[in-house]
Amino acid sequence: MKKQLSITTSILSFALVAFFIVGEYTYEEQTAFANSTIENTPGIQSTENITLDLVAPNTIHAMENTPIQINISDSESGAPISHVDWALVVKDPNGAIIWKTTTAHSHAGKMNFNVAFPMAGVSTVSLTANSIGPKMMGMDVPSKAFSHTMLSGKLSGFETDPANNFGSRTFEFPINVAPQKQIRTITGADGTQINVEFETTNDKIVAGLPTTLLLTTSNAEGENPMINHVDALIKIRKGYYIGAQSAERGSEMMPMNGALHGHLGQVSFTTIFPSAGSYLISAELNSLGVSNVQFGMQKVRFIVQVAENSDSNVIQVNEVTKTNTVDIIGMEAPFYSPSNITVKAGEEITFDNVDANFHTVTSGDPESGPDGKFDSGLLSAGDTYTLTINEPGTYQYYCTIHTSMVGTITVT
Ligand SMILES: [Cu+2]
Repeated sequence: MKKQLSITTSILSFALVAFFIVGEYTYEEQTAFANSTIENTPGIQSTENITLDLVAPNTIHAMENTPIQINISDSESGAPISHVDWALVVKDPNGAIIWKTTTAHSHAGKMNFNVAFPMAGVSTVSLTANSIGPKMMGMDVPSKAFSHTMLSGKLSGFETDPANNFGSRTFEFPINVAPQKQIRTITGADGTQINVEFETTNDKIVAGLPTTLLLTTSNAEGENPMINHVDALIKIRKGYYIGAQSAERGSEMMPMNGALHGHLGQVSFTTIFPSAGSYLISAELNSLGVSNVQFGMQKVRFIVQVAENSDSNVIQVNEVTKTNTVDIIGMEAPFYSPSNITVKAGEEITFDNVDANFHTVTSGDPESGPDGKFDSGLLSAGDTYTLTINEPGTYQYYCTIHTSMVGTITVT
């Protein structure tokens, strides 16, 4: 029930975002004056019998809400695989984690999410898929809820499909992200269609550092896209704070008093954003009497996202060495870190659930189930479990929810 609800809300929010973008402006890709086009092609990866394909938009700009779709299928038949748990990690080009979730679930082989990549460059989407096997929390899972290869092609046909308990597999996909850029198409005087494009050449717009923004006005119709002799009044605002404002536009005939002017339709300005956040860039553009396209005076707005500073989202590596501690990292291998810990008899071991998901530390193995030697019970995010073993030997343990998560304790 919960899972269905979250899927419905994400579809709803996606629809709302799509409506917001499409509803207000025509939002389209323009290649006529694009100086760099970085394309994404669908990525397909297979290991053994499992195939993952990732579909991302052809062109992705930094800070845009971007839909990513992943399909999981049986490599041989191509049929989707039902009931898969997912852990997703998105990293920026510096390797900093920008988004992570370990509680996603797909019922019928499709795993969708939206993410805004904060900067240009090659980001990484890392996906771990976990199958649902016959046991969970020590109880029998109804056969309908196993991971199946959906040869029947029907949601109601799970029972007739072959079970596919493939375990845990991790796949990494590179995603090409271009700098922030937005295009608005507006209707000018006499029905002229004008494209106004905002772009920056910086990989990331960072507070406190000079950033050059370019506004390009072009003709959406006709042979020569450039519009010449355009005056612009540009304001940069954050709430009521006005960060910068150019001089007033000129008259119909002439630019006055140092207004921004583009002889060939392109106006550039360099500014320093004082702090991180969203800024509104509003531009009043007007064609002059000598311009090749007479579009009158038009207003257009763009939202620019400014990051705190170039390293602010790099997660600090914790240098503190934890002794006799196992971090429960979740569904991605090695699941428990270290996955094989050696302690002396009578020494305390601490299990630290550093993941956001529920897990257990249960002695035994996924096939034969718990052997009753120890069991943490459900550990939620941030919980710890301490264990002392007095008998030397090798102890296997696993997570009773995510049965591909396994680890070993060696007691000397
Ligand atoms: Cu678990």
